[in-house]
Amino acid sequence: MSEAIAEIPPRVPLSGVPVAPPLPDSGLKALTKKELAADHPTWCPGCGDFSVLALYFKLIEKRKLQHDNFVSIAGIGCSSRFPYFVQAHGVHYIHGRALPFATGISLSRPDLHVFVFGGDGDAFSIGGNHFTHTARKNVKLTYVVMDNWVYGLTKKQTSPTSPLGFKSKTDQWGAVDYPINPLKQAIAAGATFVARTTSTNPNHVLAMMEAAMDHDGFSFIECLSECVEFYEGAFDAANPRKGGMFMEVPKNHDTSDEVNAYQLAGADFPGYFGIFYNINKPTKNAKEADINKAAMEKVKGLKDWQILQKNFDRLR
Ligand SMILES: Cc1ncc(C[n+]2csc(CCOP(=O)(O)OP(=O)(O)O)c2C)c(N)n1
Ligand code: SF4
Ligand SMILES: [Mg+2]
Repeated sequence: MSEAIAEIPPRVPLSGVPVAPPLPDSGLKALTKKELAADHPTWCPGCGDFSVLALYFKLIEKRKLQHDNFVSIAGIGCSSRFPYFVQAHGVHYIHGRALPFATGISLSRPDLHVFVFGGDGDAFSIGGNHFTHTARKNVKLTYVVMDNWVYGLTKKQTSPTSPLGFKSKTDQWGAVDYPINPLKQAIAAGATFVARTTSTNPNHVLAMMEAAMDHDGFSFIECLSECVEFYEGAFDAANPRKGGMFMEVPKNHDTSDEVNAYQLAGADFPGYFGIFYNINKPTKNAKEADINKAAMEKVKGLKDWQILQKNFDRLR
């Protein structure tokens, strides 16, 4: 594991907002994979998403999360089928709309770990604006995008991360539109934790998920996850077992340096893996909790109907 990973500061609440307790010392029993697995995943044999699911189970087991400590939310796509396969609270929501739904849960239930999963189409096409706005609001949740550079569920259309020249059902002569860079987009939008990993490196995926979960803010992970059906071999260049290279973010990279993070994110494929950016700044959760607290002080001692009456009077 790189120094960058080991150096992640402990999670510190920025306001009076309760954060999930450090469960390893809680004396609770870790859930087993059997207690966490729901339906058998319907993904194609060899799909990279299997590995992400297995590591999510590992994370929950390692951190001794209980069924009522976390929630898994997703949009639509092969990757977004994720919550079906987890025996826990979760939602398979509308295409591209997982983040606003998750924001509501995060704001109303600060005691939960909110994990959101999805694909590159769900995150950056139809859900593109929600991605930007959830990042800029610094909502406390972890977003794992299983990026396979293609729309898998709908059988091979060009996605916003498909490279130039990619032949698909929507680009029979090869993609002509420049792909987005998810890391740059996240940093520019205001995400406070930005990391990249690949499903073929399980230890690294787990380390990134753990660091993201401990981050008090919007944590984003781009996880390369091969679609063996419609984009076979897309990430071979990032896989040493296929003759590629897995290069970690340089150990001396200052993860609070936005400009440097942006530069590293722009490296040609296969690029770097690890934590590019990690800063602490007040979350939407903390700010809204402060506002709520101040508002409650103002109506202290009043009955609910009196508070309602006050509001109606104000609207006259
Ligand atoms: C509003 C709406 N538009 C389009 C679709 C069709 N659709 C379903 S999944 C998907 C793209 C999925 O791609 P991605 O998010 O990359 O997930 P993957 O299947 O690759 O994991 C599309 C276009 C839909 N379900 N709803
Ligand atoms: S179509 Fe691709 S992304 Fe979907 S399950 Fe199959 S291999 Fe995975
Ligand atoms: Mg995809």
